[in-house]
Amino acid sequence: MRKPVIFITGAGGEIGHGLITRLASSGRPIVTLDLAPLDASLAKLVQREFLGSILDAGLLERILSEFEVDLVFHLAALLSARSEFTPMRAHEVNVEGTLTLLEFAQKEAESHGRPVKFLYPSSIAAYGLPNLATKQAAGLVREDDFNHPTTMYGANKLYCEMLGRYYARHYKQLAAEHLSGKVDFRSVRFPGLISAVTMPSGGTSDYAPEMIHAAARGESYACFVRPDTQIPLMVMPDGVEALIRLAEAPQESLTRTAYNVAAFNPTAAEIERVVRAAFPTVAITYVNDRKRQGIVDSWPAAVDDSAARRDWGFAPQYDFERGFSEYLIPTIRQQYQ
Ligand code: AKB
Repeated sequence: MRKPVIFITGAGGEIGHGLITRLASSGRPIVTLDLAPLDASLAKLVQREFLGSILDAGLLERILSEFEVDLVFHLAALLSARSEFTPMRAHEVNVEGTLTLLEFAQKEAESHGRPVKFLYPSSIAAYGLPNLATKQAAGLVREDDFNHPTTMYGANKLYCEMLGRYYARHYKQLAAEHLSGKVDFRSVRFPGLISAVTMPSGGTSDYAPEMIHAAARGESYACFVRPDTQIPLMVMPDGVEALIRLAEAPQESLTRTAYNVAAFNPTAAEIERVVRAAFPTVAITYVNDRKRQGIVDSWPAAVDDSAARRDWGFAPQYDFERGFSEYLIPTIRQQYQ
């Protein structure tokens, strides 16, 4: 008998850390896949840890034969900055990897006769606003507006949202048997996520977490975007909770396959102000990187998450003030003490 499990790819990354810890408390068995071994603290929380690539079809076959996967969190991805240096590799990992996983989920569902929920973290990088004036005038950006990403990563995310929707609603629509709907695809368009326990790498929204972590380590920080730069941000516990809440939502209440979620939208200068208040001796300067600035300027300043609130009760616990005073500052302070 195969055992029903939750399957997490890219499990050792930033979201994986929070997600495994949170899911482990539910008692449901977790199977993970990552290129690198999990930290010891996480490894002990999972039932089985596979080392390898999401592109390895043979390895996925093995997992399929051993476990009955009914919930997938597909977290493995190359982030926006890294993807600009290796666009072909980004396409392989972000698009071909996701397609391979969607096909894996389809096979799983066909084999055990129940839909497989497929949770996919998309990103504000799926948006592309043409210039700063448009960004400033845009207000709360809705899911179907400004879908013209300028980065490889953003294009990958938007296309994978479409692939997921295809599997969920139109898969092999001309075949005699009805095959769509077996992959129950659900996606969250995340803002820049900030974790107190892990450092991001390879993203363009990294200036926010980098500034906080550098200050807590007693290091100076040269911020690569202008002080007035504004994008949506969210602390990791709310990001993890969003994924879990969306996974638990009844299918009938969902009206979309990809949802915006929002928490707070500070400028870089506002982040600097709260970081300085907590770490008064920190030296923060601004050394603008025109190219990375261009990417961040193409992302919305704020997004409309009313569909997520209405359909599946999304309700972040942390606003800007609470996110810093109750989560980021105390947790990070303790970590570097
Ligand atoms: C990145 O900067 O690439 C990510 C994102 C906004 O998706 N943090």
